Amino acid sequence: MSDNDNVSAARPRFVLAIFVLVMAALMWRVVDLQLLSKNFLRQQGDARYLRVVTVPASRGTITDRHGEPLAVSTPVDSVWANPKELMQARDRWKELARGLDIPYKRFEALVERHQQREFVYLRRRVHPALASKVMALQIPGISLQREFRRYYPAGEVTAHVLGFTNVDDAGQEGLELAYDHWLLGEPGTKRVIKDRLGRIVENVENIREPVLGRNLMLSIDRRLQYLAYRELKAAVRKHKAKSGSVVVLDARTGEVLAMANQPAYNPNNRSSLRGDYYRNRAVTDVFEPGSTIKPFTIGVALASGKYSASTVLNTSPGYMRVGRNTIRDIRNYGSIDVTTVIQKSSNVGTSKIALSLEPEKLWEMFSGVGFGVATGTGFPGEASGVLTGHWRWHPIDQATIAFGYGLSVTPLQLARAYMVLAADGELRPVTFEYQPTISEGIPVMTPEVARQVRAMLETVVNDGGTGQLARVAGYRTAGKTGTVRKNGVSGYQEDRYTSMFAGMVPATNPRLVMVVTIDEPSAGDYYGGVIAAPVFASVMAGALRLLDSAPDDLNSRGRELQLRNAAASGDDAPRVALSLPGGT
Ligand code: 59J
Repeated sequence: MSDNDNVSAARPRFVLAIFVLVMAALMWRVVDLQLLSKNFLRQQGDARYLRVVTVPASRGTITDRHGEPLAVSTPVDSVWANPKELMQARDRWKELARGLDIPYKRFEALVERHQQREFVYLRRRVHPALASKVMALQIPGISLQREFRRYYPAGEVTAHVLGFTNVDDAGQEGLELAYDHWLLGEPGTKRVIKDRLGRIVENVENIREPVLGRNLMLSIDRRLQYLAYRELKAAVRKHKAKSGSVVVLDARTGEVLAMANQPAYNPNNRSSLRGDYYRNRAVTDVFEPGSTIKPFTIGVALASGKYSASTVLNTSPGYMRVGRNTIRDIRNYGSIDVTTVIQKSSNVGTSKIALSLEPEKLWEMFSGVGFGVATGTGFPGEASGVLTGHWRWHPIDQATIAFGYGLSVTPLQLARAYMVLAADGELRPVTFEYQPTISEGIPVMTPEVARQVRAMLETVVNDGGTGQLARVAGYRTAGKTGTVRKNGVSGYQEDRYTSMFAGMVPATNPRLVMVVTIDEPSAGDYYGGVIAAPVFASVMAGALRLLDSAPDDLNSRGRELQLRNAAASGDDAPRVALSLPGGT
C-alpha cells in the first residue's frame, strides 16, 4: 500500500520533471535556432533562393568604314537543367523534349548521363521566343542563360577577313581573333532571388555591371568588298582554278578596302567545313611573284643612273645562259628598250639588267618594299614570305630573284609593294582599321623613279602590252601581269600556274592599288594577262565609280563609250553617257 502511496506521491513530481526537461529542450532549440545557428540557417535558406548570376556582356560590333555592320552579336538563350531536379519530373520529359525540339531518346540519354550533376545544357543558343515557350511549361530544374550569337550579315563575302568566334563568343580566326581583347566585353554579376522552379523573381543588387565590348570600325568598304568577292568568284569558277585572292588598298592611306579569297565559306553556318576553307590566303599563303617583281628591279636600274626608260638592250636570241642555267623568254624580242622589257615582260632583259647592278642595291629595294617581312597588320597567321640575303646570292640567284623566282610573297605584301610605286616611293603601313589619314612612310625610292616606273606600267595595259585586259575605261591604268610556273617536288611544272595582275588606278595620281592572284587555272588559258587582268579591270571600274573618282583619261573614256553605244551593250551605258563631262 505504502509502495503504491509512494508511487502516487512521486508521479506529479515525475511529470513535472519531464515537463521541465521538455521545456528546457524546447527553450534550447529556440535559442539554438534564433541565436546560435541563425547564420547557418539563413545561409542555407538563401542558398536555395538567393543566387549570384553572371550578366553576359555582348561582344562589340564590327562595321565597315561607313558603319555598315559586318559582325553583330544577337541575344540568344541557352536552356540548361539541374538533372537532379529534372529526374523527379520524369513524367514531363516528353513535353520538354518536344518543346526543345530534341529527339526524345537523345534527351533521355543526355539527362541520365548527367543525373549526378547539377548542371547540363539541354540546348544552346536558341531563339529567345523558343526559350520562353519552354520556360512557360514550368518544369522544375529548367533555367535559361542569356548568351550572344555572332552573326555576319555579309556571310561568305567577308568571311576570311572577319574570321569567326567559337560557341563561347571568343575570337577564333581572322580579325575576330586579332581584335579579341578589344571586342570582348566583361561579364558582370548580380544577386537575384529565384523561385522553386529556378526562375528569377527579383533582382536584389548588381554586384558588378557588365562592361560591353567595344565596337571596331574596319577599313573595309562593304561595296568594294562585294565587288571584289563577286568578280574573283566568277573568275575562279570560269577558269576552274584551285583558289584565288584579291586585295584592294587605298593607295594613299594603306587601308585594306577589300580582301577576298576563293574558296570561301559561310561563317553563319560552319557545320560541314574543313580548315582549308578558313584560310585568308591573301595574308597566309605565299607564292613566287614572278614578273610582278620586275618593276622593282627596273626601279633599282633607274636609280643606279646606268639606265633610263629608253636604254636599249639586246635580248636575242630569247634566252641566255647564267652558269649552268638558261633563262628564257617565251619569244625572241630582239633589241628592246627598258620600257619594252616591262611591257613584254622579258626575263632575259630583266636578268641582263639585274646582273649589271649591285646585289646589295637589289636586295635593299626588295626588302625596302616589304618582301621577306610581315606587313605588321597583326592578322593571325600572317606569312612573312622569304627573301634571302644578297650575301648568299650567286649570279643565277641574283638574276632569277630579279625576275621573281627564288623568293616568296603574300598577295598583301605584293599590294603593299605596289603601293610604294603609287605613293611616289614611300613604303606606308597597311591596316585593317579605319584610318583615313596618310601615315608617315619610309622613302625607299625617289618620286622620280616611282613615276617613271608607273609610266612604264601604263604601257603594259596599252597596245602591245601583256595586260591589255586590265585597262579601265576612262582612267589611265598602270600594272603588271605575271604568269608563274608552280614549283613542285620535282622542279617547276609544265602544267600548273599561278596567274596574277598587280596594278593601280588612276595612274596619274593613284587612288587604288589592287592585286589579283588566281591559282592553277585549268580550263585552258593561264596567262596572267588573260586570267587575272580582267578581274582587275572589272573591280577597279566599279570601285572608281563607287568612290566617285575623277577620270584622268577622257579620251579613252570617250572612245570606250562610242564602242559601247555602238554595240548597245550593257544597260548602264546611258547612265555613264549622262555623266560624261564633254561628249566624245
Ligand atoms: C612562264 C616561269 C619558272 C621558274 C614560262 C610562264 C621561269 C624560270 C626558273 C613559260 C608560262 C610558260 C627560275 S610569259 O610572268 O616567264 O603574264 O601574260 O614560270 O621563267 O626561269 O609557259 N607572262 N612568265 N616563267 N619560270 N624559272 C610571261 C612571263 C611573266 C605572261 C605572258 C607569257 C614566265 C606574256 C614564266 C603574262 O611575265
